[in-house]
Amino acid sequence: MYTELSACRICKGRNLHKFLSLGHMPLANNFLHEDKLPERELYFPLDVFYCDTCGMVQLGIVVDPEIMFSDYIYLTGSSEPLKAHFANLADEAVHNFDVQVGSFIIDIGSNDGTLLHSFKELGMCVLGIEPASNISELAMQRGIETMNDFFNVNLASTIREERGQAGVITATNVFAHLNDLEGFISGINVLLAEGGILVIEVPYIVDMLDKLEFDTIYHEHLSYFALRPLVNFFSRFGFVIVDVKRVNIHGGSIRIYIQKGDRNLPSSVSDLIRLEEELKLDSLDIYQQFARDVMQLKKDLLFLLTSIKSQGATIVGYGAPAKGNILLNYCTIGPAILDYIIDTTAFKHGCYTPGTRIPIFPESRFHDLQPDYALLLAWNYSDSILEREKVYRQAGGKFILPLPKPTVI
Ligand code: DWN
Repeated sequence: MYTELSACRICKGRNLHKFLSLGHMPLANNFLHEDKLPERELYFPLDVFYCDTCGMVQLGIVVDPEIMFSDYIYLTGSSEPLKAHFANLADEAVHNFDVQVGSFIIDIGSNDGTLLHSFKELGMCVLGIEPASNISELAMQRGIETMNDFFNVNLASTIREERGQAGVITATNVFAHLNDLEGFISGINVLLAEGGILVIEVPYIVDMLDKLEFDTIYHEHLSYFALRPLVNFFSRFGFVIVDVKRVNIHGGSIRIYIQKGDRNLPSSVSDLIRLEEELKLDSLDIYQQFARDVMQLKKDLLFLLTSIKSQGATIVGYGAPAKGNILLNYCTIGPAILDYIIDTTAFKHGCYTPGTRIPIFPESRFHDLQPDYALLLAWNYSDSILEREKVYRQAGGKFILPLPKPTVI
């Protein structure tokens, strides 16, 4: 069900140093259905490595993508801030690269079609590629044409023969999930029209390190990107990064615009590469410090939660993100601490969290029962959630922000 990484995914170097072990973990999105709670769950080692040759940070194993992505529970459209984020991406790509109305746009890992819906609103012809059959069906019901498959060079050739090449190809929170990066870029080479633009978005390792976002480390995320290794990777395949910007989504990501050909790197790229050099991302030290800080965070969070619990207060989880399951399992936070978790995704209602087996309910339970504290597992949406729950907070309800330092707000 998984393979061990033998060489760096980007440079094929073999000097890989393990700097963090989160132990054996269940799959972060493997929520358990109440009517078929398994006796035992699949656990896989979750260890993170640094490549001495090119500086890439990556997991030590690759879990079979069929296991992780063929039947998926995560819906992009369940988070309002994410819908707004993707509307901004579509608008920015169309205007910055003068994409003509009627252009052919393909989204790889298109989920429920949230991003393609924004492109469609801008007058584009859209096509999604989504491996989860349950979710691609949902996208089709919403009027977004979607191919239920994993992206690869063969599928790219079929689309090109049947539909022609695309002016824009997007891949948001996909590129870091891929083991075969060369296969991906070969498919892009076939499918992207001359002068076309590839847009990828990936969590940015500078944010992960800066805000101690260790819970974003899980088996779906094979790579943890700095910009420098990506510049080298794309140039090796005849592509060039023509712009990059930091975006405040999923704890901090980079949105990268890539085209075929070669030219001087823009200042937006050189500025980030300089930042990465200043932070010494090309040495093991910063990652070893990150690992020490993560272990301290676990102690601090558990101390805070058990102290609150010992006062007889009630605590629940707010949001049931995949990352929340890493935080809960690594910090050994289970039903003895959290009475339940609420989430806006209907698929997740009636489910239990993997490993910790905490029940998930609709938001109404939270508003009806008004618990004393809410552990903000969906911390990446803290601004919008704290605003939305101001009545709860004004009535004395308190949120616990788990990282970068456990804080009651
Ligand atoms: O790469 C991935 C990221 C982008 O999305 C995938 N591997 C899986 C997934 O990770 P995640 O589950 O950590 O993503 P989110 O978007 O942080 O999940 C937020 C969860 O919180 C969703 O289940 C929706 C829920 N939510 C909520 O209950 N109330 C979200 C908001 C904004 C809210 O107000």
